[in-house]
Amino acid sequence: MKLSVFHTPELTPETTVANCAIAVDVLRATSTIVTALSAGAEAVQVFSDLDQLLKVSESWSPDKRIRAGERGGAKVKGFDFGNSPLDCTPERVKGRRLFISTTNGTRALQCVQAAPMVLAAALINRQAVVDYLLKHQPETVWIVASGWEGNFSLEDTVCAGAIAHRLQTELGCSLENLAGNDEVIGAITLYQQWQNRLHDLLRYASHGKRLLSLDCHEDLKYCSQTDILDVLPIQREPGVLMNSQSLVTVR
Ligand code: 3SL
Repeated sequence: MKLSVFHTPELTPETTVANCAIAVDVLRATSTIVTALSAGAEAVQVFSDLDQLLKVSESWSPDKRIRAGERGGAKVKGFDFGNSPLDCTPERVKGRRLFISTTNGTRALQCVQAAPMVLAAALINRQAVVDYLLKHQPETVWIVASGWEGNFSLEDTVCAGAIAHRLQTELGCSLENLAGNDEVIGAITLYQQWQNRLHDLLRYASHGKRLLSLDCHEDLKYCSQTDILDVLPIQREPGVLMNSQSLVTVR
């Protein structure tokens, strides 16, 4: 298995695709997606364009859909949710499809949707992601950080490091054999330095500060937790992610 980390979707190779692509947006899209599926959402459908989201979701009855729109950290007017994982309670999402569009995270997922396997990862489901990789052993794996508007983000890269570090430990392989690019080693080093102070790191991060200015203190606290949900969002059709455990594999 060869693992590569990309700090933003724009940095991923244009002419090739990995066997397995993992989109990360700790603050907050993939944390929201994991939480919604854990709370029983039927699926999460991601859009980079708000108008396209409204058009596609119009064919769903209001009691079977939730429209989540975020731009610049704030909820888009006229949408049911913004992009807080704390909104995704069972009472509000169970049995419904979450149609979501965010500033960065949904764009990262669209960037990698051509891969044979597409997963959504955050700190809260790190182990579920590692378990999937250990079971399926894809030859090439990309972890694609969402960043912020094309820029590096501490929180997404530390999550990539958390995944890579645990994967290397459980594979028992050398870093030289696992790492497909230098960014893997940088991400693991960042994680090793901050693994016991992830909430602090998220508060230091530029996007974390942006969310704190919007009073999203509880979001940062929630998103900084590691391995609290054993849920793996996996793409079942372009742009549609479902809980891997809710899918019966037809043999
Ligand atoms: O999903 C995203 O693009 C987030 O980075 C934006 S926010 O956390 O909802 O501000």
